Amino acid sequence: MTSSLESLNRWVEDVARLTEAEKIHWCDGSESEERLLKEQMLASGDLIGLNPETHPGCTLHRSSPTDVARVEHLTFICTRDRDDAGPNNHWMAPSEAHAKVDALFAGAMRGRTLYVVPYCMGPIDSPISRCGVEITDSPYVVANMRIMTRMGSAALARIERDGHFVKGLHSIGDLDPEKRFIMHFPEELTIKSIGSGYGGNALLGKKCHALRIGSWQARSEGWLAEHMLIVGIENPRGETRYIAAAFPSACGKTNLAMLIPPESYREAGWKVWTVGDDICWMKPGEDGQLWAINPEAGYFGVAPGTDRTTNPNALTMIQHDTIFTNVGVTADNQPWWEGLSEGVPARDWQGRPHDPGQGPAAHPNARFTVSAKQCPSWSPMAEAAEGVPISAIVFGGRRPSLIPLVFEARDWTHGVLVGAAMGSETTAAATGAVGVLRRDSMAMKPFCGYNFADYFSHWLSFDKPGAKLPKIFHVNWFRKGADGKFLWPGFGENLRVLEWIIGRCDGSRSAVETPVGRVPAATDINLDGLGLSAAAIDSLLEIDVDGWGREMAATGEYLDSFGARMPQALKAEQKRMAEALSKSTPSQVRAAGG
Ligand code: GTP
Ligand code: SPV
Ligand code: MN
Repeated sequence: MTSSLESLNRWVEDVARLTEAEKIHWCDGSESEERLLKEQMLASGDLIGLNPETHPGCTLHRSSPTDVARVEHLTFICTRDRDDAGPNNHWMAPSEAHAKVDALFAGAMRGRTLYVVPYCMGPIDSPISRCGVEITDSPYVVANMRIMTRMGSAALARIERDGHFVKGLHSIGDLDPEKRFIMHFPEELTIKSIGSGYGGNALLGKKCHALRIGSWQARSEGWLAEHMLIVGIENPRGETRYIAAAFPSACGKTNLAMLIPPESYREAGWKVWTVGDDICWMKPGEDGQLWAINPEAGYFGVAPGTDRTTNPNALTMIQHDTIFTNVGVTADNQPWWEGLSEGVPARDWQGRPHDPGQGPAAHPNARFTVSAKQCPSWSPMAEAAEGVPISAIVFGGRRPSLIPLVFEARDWTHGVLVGAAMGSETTAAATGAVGVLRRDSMAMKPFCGYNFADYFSHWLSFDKPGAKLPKIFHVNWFRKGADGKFLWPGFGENLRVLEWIIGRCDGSRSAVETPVGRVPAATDINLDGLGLSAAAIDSLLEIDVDGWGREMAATGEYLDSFGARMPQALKAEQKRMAEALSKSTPSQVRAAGG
């Protein structure tokens, strides 16, 4: 039998031969290694130093202007049977996909250094964690992986103990979008990505491993790999409840994960603890609860919109030792983006003198990469091998109309339907049109490594005797009024909604039954001091029966589009809700809702 290290060595040799790499560097994750890499990148222009007085240790990376976001149309799940990937994924036969990308990898690293990056997703000693190795020719990717994962010698030692790892092969190639592919082979625990150096396309531990391959492994091993933040909410009695929340890309996970309570809550003793901001791996414990870890060690967050007024914790944590990607800079070389209230941009994300007529200074998907521990609200529980117990699961998206501020699912099956039916407006996190409403089940449309019908079945399977499952909720921070402005102040004030959610979990808060789920009456949720008009509160909490009837019909069509694999239990739940809606009159629901 060959050990995992032998097979790793053989794979590295094979890749070096195919790509014709000039040098091989095994990353140990040490500080001296990081310093050396950084010096090299500053010399080559891969990184640009930022103002050392205001932003010590910070650097800027300008990506190729055609390589600024995930590319969903070039992302493939390559399973032997097409139906295993499902209609929610782009599919290619494994043999065809290997041939296609291997031809592009041939000679791709000529004259370049091949970096071997062993990494662990999750605390090194957690039974829920999983390891992988990324081979890449991008030092920028190495520097990001060092922040985003537990990278280096400790991971390599765990790989030796585990006896297996996920293989991720990456090359920036010639950055030609025509020769860009992000291929996943879940049956081989393998990823091959070429032609992009950006975020989710290139940091293979993140979306490729922790979600697409991870979700596949999770199904066969009885756990869940989700696009969720994990946040701990400590009440004035010192009790902390953990919430996992799935919002699509650029829909508020990082912000909710590190929110600062409104002043009255702070004074009363409420605290917020950040465990994770993007990915959550959850597994039923012996006590029947779902226990969650954040597989990541850093945040790859959206810069635009990050400000003292919106996300002060994030702004504090990115003052030092942060890699910025595609932000603008001020005349004195400080990073700048739209939404930042201080500073004036002198150059845009492409390094050109900033001209507002030519577009924003920062790319709308400009990002920061920073170690999780730099966040003032970082939770030491992020290092706990057993993870944290989840009290509530929250789904949400950008919905300008129809969807209320918050509602609670009746039970687990209803909650799975709520997650499956989720929709959201598209954002700049992926290439393509922005602001288009699309279905994004559980915020996993771009990330589920297998057929959504099987994924929903897997979710439903957690509801079994002895399980102490979290309650499921849906929120919407993005409801708009007739003037096109957001009705809800959002950000720190979202704690008011989380307070109601936690109150529902421990039975201390009431709600109104509607055909859609349980909604707070205006008196059930603390709106003190917000200055919301009665009309705004009404819109935020109302249930539009006719609109919901149409939404439910569309959900039925969506479930049917998956054919016979769609679990009957979910279809039955959709029918039950559609019927309840058709039987209720608008006036009944409005009266009930207050
Ligand atoms: P990914 O990293 O792409 O997965 O995104 P994310 O879900 O972590 O989103 P993030 O928290 O970075 O927020 C994305 C954008 O939404 C930022 O510009 C935020 O300022 C904005 N945003 C976040 N929370 C709120 C909110 O409660 N209300 C409003 N109006 N905007 C918000
Ligand atoms: C997202 O798009 O959901 C992100 C950024 O978190 S990326 O790493 O590019 O996937
Ligand atoms: Mn994300």
